[in-house]
Amino acid sequence: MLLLLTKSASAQNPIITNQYSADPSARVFGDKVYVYPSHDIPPAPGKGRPNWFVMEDYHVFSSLNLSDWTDHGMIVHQNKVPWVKPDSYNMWAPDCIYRNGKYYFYFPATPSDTTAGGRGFSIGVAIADKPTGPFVPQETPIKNVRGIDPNVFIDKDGQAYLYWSQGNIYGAKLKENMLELASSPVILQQLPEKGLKEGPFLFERNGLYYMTYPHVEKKIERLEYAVGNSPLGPFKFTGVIMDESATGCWTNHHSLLNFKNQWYLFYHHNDLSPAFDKNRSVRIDSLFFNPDGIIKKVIPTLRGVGLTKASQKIQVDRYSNISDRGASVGFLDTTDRFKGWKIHFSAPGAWLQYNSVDFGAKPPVKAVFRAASTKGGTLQIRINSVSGPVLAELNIPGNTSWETVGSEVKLPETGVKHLFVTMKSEGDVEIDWLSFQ
Ligand code: FUB
Repeated sequence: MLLLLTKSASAQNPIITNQYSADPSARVFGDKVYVYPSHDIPPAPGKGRPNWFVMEDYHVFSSLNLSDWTDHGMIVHQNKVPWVKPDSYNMWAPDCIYRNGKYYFYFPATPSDTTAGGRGFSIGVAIADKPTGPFVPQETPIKNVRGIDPNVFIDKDGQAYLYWSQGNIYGAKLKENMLELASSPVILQQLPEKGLKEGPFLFERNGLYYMTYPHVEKKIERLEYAVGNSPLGPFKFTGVIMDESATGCWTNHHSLLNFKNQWYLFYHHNDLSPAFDKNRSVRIDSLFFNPDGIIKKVIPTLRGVGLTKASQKIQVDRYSNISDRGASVGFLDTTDRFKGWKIHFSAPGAWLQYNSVDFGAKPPVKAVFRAASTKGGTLQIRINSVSGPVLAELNIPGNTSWETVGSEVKLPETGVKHLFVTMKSEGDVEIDWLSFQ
């Protein structure tokens, strides 16, 4: 079954808004980006360990432009994998890679048979002819691997490597069949010794091997990297890719991807579940390198990446920037946070900035807000700065409960522009979305 995510929620962070999602492994296969995330579900009696990660299956998502995402549905379920302990709810962070006409999906889970390796996680593989499956799981997990967070890398010489974590980060060569180790596992050397390290993701750029990983340097995870001259190291700690979550989400887990000559960081945050950080959501932000190969720190944004078409419902609550006072974000419906967010303007001069709106070649004639207000208020849409030309002005009367309010567009705008929504008057206005016709 193909499930198209609502376009209105796309292109912004989080990118997946029809379910919780975490630990994104992003890959380019053909002309599309595929994301293989974990799938968090809310805790419930009888489902896994209370107040912990609850994960029973995996979905795969794809996009041609990083703006519009398709959910291709469930690809692997815990109770359909022969070696996985039924109803163990431990389908943690996966990865997927292409080799010789097949797609290999690697995932950790709790095995039914603990005689060989004792308690803990094993890592298994499911194989498909297409990136969206159907994936056929192997009968048994990979021998001599105990741990979580598998990551696979194929070097320029064709040698494949498997990485995983178990307190430390381990690596080993894979056989050509991608299902067995070809060397004994080694602990990757010269990574920080203190504090949990997990979620390895290795890539090569300009002859340097970047081992990237979440690490608890203080109390919660931040994304770090170390570089080396070979896939199994030794590596030298080099820097931080993303600081710890400002709001305390305990985990972060990521992958890096070059798509159409731009690098991106895929990571997660508990946007849709602020009070419970084991229900997370996948985000994307752009990532840049200095000329010497150093990764510039990525500052998380709500706006995310990609263009937003002016004719879409532009979710301005996923702003690029916002004024210090008189503008705030909240959930539309706190009993169903998957409905998304709204902006609340409450003071004259308050504003928000939303970057990269594509008006195309034909100027719009009408601007439309889905808005609500108790006291009433006047909003302006300006172009390219807070004091830039006024594209449209809308009066929202008092006692308006979520209505679509429209007004004529004053300028013949085409191409890609940054929008500023400003509160011109006293009063109060809430906005769900904005769109142009
Ligand atoms: O998603 C479950 C676990 O949380 C992952 O395997 C870790 O990397 C952390 O994100």
